[in-house]
Amino acid sequence: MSFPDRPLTAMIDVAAGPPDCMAYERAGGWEAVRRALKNLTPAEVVDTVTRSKLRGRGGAGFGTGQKWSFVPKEPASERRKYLIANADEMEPGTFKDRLLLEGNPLQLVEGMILAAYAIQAGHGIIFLRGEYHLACKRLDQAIAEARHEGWLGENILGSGFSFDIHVHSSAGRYICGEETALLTALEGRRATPRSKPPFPQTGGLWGTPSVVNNVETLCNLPHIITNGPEWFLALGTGTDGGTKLYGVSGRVCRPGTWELPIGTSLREIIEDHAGGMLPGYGLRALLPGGASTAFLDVTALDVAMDYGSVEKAGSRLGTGMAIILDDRTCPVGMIHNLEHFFAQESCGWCTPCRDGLPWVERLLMAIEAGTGEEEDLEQLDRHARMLGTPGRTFCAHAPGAMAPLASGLKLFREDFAEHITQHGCPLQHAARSL
Ligand code: L3W
Repeated sequence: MSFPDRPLTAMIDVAAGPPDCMAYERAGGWEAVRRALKNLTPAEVVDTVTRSKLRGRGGAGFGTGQKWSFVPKEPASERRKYLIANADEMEPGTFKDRLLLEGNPLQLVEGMILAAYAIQAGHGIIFLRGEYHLACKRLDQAIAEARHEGWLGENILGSGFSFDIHVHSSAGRYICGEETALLTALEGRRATPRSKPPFPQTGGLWGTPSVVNNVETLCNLPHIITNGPEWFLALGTGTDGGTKLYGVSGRVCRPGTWELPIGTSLREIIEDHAGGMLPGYGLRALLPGGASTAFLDVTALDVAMDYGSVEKAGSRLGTGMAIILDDRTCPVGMIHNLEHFFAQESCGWCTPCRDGLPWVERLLMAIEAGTGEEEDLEQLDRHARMLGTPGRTFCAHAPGAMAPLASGLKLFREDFAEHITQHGCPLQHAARSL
């Protein structure tokens, strides 16, 4: 394609709205589907994506080609299989998939056709966050147009491969972003995660092989197939390939989201793209990849935002959407706010998460209100350890919730202690005495 530097967003013009089928084709769209369906076998598509080292952009970073390789190999005509786009974007501070869904829904459609062809799935579902009304409208339009133009439906391009897409608007729980809870919700049941294995790739929707991929992951596929895995790898600055949608929210001059080479430093993202901190505010710490990642302090600003480097610095790349803690915001209040969200969004299936998260929230509420005691900090430490250890709860919800708490208890220990000794928030006391 003709826009190698920011392939995912080059066609996005927020003011003009998304391209229609013809404009999409003029800019290089559908070339990848043509190439794959005419010249490549499904195994060759899997191999190309594996060689590109594309990793899941939803938060976990699992290898996309590897994930697909677990799917049984029968052709779509012989076995029912599903390809599901996880568009249930609800991670606090994360609004990257929305840009792709509203800005260029045909790119997602093309990516889904490629993924479905690779795993030989005849049925596609976009599991969409319920509040994404504009995205829903634009996806419906794009799918109808693609169907009308013969890109979806029976025997696409005379290849013998048939595939169609349905949009499912979520009823609105954060846990539906967890792939097995998402599948359970699609089956019409209460959205509780399932134990893995079986992984969805072998036992997914109604027990059939299913792949759940994030929207951004899928949108990379047309560009990888058109330009090749080496081109994709060369876009990244380190060991990971491609670009990444990064974002910043908080008290910066220009909160937003930008497509940049994967491995761009936090400093460049915050200072150059987000325009630095607002006048009068200093940067104290940040959550690099959404609410369920651990805090990093200002010494981490030169960390490259790729999977390995952020992990080495003590956190996770997550969604790549950073949340800033400025020096005029109380870290205890911020953590309380996050834990309120996580407690509210626990599905209630397993006891440690269902009872542990509200307890954490109550302890934080007391500390913030000035009625906390020293032992509460030990209780919080214990919870952060217990709930933060994967395997002690049914899914990753509680460990994710504990990431900002555990790191915050270390980084902001003095703030917590002062809330207890001063019976409330020192920042609020200072503001009141002005
Ligand atoms: C086959 C194996 N498949 C793993 C597959 C698995 C899944 C993918 C990732 O949590 C995190 C969570 C949130 N055989 C496999 C295998 N797979 N081992 O790989 O799986 P996993 O278990 O590593 O992660 P997960 O349960 O999917 C995702 C965090 O992401 N997060 C949340 C983001 C939220 C959004 C949003 O709102 N849209 O993106 C951000 O960091 O906390 O820890 O497909 O099947 N042996």
